[in-house]
Amino acid sequence: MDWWKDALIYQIYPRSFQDSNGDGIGDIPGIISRLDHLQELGVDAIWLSPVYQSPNADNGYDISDYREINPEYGTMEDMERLIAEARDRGIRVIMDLVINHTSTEHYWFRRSRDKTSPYADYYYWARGGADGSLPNNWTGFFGEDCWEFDPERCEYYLHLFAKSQADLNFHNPAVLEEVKDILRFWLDKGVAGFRCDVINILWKDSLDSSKKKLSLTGSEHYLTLEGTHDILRQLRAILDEYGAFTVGEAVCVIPETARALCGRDRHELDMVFSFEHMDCDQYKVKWIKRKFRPKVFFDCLVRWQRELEWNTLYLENHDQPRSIPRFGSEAHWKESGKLLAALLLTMRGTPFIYQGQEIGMLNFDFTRMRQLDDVESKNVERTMRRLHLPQKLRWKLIARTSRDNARTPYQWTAERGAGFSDARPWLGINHNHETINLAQQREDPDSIFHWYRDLIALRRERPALRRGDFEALETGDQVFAYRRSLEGEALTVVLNFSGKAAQSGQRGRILRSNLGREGGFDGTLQAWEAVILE
Ligand code: ISL
Ligand code: CA
Repeated sequence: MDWWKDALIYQIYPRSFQDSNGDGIGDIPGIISRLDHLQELGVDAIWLSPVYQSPNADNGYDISDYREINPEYGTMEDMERLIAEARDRGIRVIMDLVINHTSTEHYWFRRSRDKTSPYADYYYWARGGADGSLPNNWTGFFGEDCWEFDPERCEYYLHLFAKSQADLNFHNPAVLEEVKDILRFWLDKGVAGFRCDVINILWKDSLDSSKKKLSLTGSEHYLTLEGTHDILRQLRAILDEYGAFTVGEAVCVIPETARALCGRDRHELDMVFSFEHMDCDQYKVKWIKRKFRPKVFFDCLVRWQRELEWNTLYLENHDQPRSIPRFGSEAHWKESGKLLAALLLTMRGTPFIYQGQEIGMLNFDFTRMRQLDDVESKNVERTMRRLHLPQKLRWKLIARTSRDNARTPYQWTAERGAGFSDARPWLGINHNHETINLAQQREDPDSIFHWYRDLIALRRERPALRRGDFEALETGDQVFAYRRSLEGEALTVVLNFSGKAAQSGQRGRILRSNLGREGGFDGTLQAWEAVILE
């Protein structure tokens, strides 16, 4: 029961995982060819970022057909084979469900341009002001206006993301029926569940203008409203027929709103991805970074551990820069990479590993805007230019925060092409693949990869690490210590988030140390040391 509580889930960004046919783009046969790697790591389920048909304005988060596979990634047969081959290895497949918006190339949208078509109300259409103003003053997630004029319909449509991602109108019951059919289509194919994209913004209560904010003006009209809860309960009924699982990406949630989305008694989602811990190193908007203060981060994690019955645990995904330069230290690459693994794999909740995290992949060494692909980075750069930010500063902000940092191809080997592809890859390969790659780490028992494997196995052996209670013991400026306990079994985790030695009040026998230490623990920690005590 609740298999996902004992699971380790691995996120695949298909475009960057493995190319199988030499076009420089990752694909489904490529994923199939790497299932053995995932099995060796100890993965129970994979979440695939979108593989549906899409013009790729936002790399698949702009879907033009929910029942077709993007030909760049393969065919429906390939997808069915992936589900079957994964199942043979005990690995479940979770699809990304993007239903807040579709691509403007979806036929629903194309037909919606005609006010007399059955699709006329599938999206949010509105007239602008007589003075040429937009229908309201909301601002979107990609740092721009969120209305686009359609010359055919002579109205504007709402897009909270890129302008080719039009928001679906759930006030029209037909839209929800479409979504239900899509769920059944994929569940019938044997997928185990869905990661639901920006799931807490589906319902817009009105299109009224609102008070101007630094970001997301208008968001009180769609963040986690009752209409969304109602939609989720209706979807749950279908998911339950299949025993399927859902994790929802929930933007701007606090523990209280998160509980309303995934509390047991709510019958909505099983878990949510929240963002507060990812916001710890930023000032109001993610582009403006501030110094990472470990204590703020620890306190945030502890609060969520306390307030939610069950959390998702993640430090990376396809929208975030890599975790080592952010929360660890590139100068202590291996130690801090292992320390972050220890954090991820010993808290209470379901851990998600993002591809490449298990070998300590780092941010890309971009030097020019031209090397980037991400629609968000490009839009935000344009907005910064409009605000007259100097080029140097724009570049500094973008290079550090761009989502492309985590989207570079997987580093399988030290060879040219990194074992990802023989062709020119769709996005640059990090030059450090000569030293950071799976082939090398598989040979090295002391590598980040083997440490991940070992901790994943430990988590499987120790019920306290999976289901045990969480108790915070120390949240200092450097040291984070907590205890996981279940029916008489207790393990203590002590982490030094700094390049300097530190002291902790914890004692015990060392079960695991990222520096290979054994024996008794007297409270002294080396730089970036992580220990698990018994
Ligand atoms: O990039 C972000 C995280 O800092 C957010 O602004 C992000 O856009 C938001 O979390 C929503 O993300 C999801 O929906 C987007 C898509 O671009 C992202 O890749 C996806 O994870 C629109 O579908
Ligand atoms: Ca390919």
